[in-house]
Amino acid sequence: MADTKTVAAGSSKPRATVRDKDRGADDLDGVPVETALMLMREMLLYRRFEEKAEEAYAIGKIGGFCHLHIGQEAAAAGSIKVLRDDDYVISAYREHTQALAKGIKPNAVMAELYGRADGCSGGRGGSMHLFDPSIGFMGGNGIVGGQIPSATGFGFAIKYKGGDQVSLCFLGDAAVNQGSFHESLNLAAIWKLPVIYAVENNDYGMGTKFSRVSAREVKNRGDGYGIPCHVVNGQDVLETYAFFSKLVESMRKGAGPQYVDVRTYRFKGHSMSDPVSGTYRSKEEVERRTEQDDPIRILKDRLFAAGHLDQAELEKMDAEARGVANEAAEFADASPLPDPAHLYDHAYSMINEHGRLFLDGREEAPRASDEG
Ligand SMILES: Cc1ncc(C[n+]2csc(CCOP(=O)(O)OP(=O)(O)O)c2C)c(N)n1
Ligand SMILES: [Mg+2]
Repeated sequence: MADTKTVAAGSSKPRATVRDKDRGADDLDGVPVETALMLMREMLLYRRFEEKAEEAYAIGKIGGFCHLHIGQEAAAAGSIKVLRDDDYVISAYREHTQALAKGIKPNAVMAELYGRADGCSGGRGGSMHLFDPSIGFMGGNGIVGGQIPSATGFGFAIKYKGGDQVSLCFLGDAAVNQGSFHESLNLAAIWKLPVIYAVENNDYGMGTKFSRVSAREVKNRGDGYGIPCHVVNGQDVLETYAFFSKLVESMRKGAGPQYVDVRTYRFKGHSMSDPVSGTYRSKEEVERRTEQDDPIRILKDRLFAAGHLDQAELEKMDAEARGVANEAAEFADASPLPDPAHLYDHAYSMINEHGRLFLDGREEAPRASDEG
């Protein structure tokens, strides 16, 4: 359905997807009904939250870079909702919904987008740097591929300490040609680290189609390191959830690193400042994929067909999601700006030929030569 704003509206008669032909009407890929309904609530929240962020950006409440995940929600819900609090998740800059899925409160995420003191990173990170290590959400990274070595490090820490957690690393398709990807997969393979490299394969890196700039496809890029490679339909949240449930269970028992090509599609422009379509992808393509691959519509069809949800219940869920998104925006708007007195908190000091410079203006800086 092209207009995401009307996703929960319309006829209660389900439309068949290609895969519906192959499955019974009540088949939820083995996902319990309660879980399937929870996934619907989650994805509605992500969609309404990001539509609210889009609106806030348009009127200047949010500044800087802002990359929406609209269209890719099932990739976040279907994988992160499988995890425990003590598992790790790390991502690139398209991470609003992943932060929500891991458990950062909508108010704290929205306040961060607004650059306010109550944001999850104290208002100093913004859209690309959402963090909450207390629940294993390790960011938010603006450098393409920058998160991949960190994810590998979390995997090393888990193994070193003898835990059974997993480290889930999201990366874009354009990141599989970064050096950091290859170095990380090599180490993860040698040390059999519990890391999932989940590529959100939306076919594009900014305005460049993946096939134009890559000698090999996305799907088997772990092969060179002997890492098992999987492909999952990231628009179908039940399929994704069922897949990640099994994968994570096997990893808790020591299956080692895994590589997943999560097939997905971005419905919006690369960032808020980019057009939705253009010379790199046609309007017709975006409209077709938005209609055909909307993860909320696909789940809605499956739940309606199985008799587990009807139009009135869906609209109630949607209204709740809108309510949470609106409240988050009001909360963010009322939150103060960060106090300039704390500008240098958490900033590193640095050493140069003048000695150690403290970025908070302390004067007792010893000279580098005094430090022995
Ligand atoms: C090392 C580095 N090179 C280039 C950029 C500029 N850049 C920002 S996003 C992006 C595209 C990444 O695409 P992909 O990894 O597929 O993620 P998607 O945006 O599709 O989610 C590029 C090249 C960057 N941020 N970091
Ligand atoms: Mg991409």
